[in-house]
Amino acid sequence: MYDHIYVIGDIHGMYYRLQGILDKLEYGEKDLLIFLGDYVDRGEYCLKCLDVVYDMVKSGKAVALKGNHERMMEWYFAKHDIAGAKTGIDEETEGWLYCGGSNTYDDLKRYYEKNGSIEKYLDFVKELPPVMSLNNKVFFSHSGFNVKKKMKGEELSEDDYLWNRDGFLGDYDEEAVWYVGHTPVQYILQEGEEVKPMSLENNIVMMDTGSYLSNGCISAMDILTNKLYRSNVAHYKMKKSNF
Ligand SMILES: [Mn+2]
Repeated sequence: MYDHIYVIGDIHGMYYRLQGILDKLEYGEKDLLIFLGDYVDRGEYCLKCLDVVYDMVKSGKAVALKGNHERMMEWYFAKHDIAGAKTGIDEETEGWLYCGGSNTYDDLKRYYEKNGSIEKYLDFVKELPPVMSLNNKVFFSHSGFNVKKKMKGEELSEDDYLWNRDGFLGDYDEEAVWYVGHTPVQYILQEGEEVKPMSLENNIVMMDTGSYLSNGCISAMDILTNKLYRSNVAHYKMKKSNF
């Protein structure tokens, strides 16, 4: 059994906030740490964040699930070579660059020019699982799941765990608890309300606290105790010159 089971919401290239939250968690060999996806895009340090997650997964310290932004990165590089030009050739690949992927692309390009290949990152992202559960009582995925599709008895694909918003948050109606990222709590908070993970009445816990927003942070929760951890909002203002 675990001493702690930490679940961590969206990161989006916010390296200082990621370090801020990891510094606050006490975790060792008897703990489980679950990242809910969206490590890259939007923030200034996309590859640095992916590196942190990569190293923790490879050393057995964490489980990382796939986010829709990792999925977009995967789609882009299924059709493009990093050696070529930075451009989209259709809505799907163009979309990634405009959804914050441009920053990730630039980091990967720099890495490619120095190291000759980005396969390590592409393979890692491709193999991230979309969903996991503990005893079928508690589930984790980036965006919940496609409720309508499940109700029709259709088999769920990887993408059915990555993109849902209102359709999951509003329609989910089962006993199991789902921890999700993807939709920042700012999406439903009233003005002036505190930014922190939200437990909804229908057994959903929203962990995305808008890591890349000026009033946002990265959040973690120990699901065994419901203890919350939040990164320092001030980390938002730190610039590249701090390296
Ligand atoms: Mn996200």
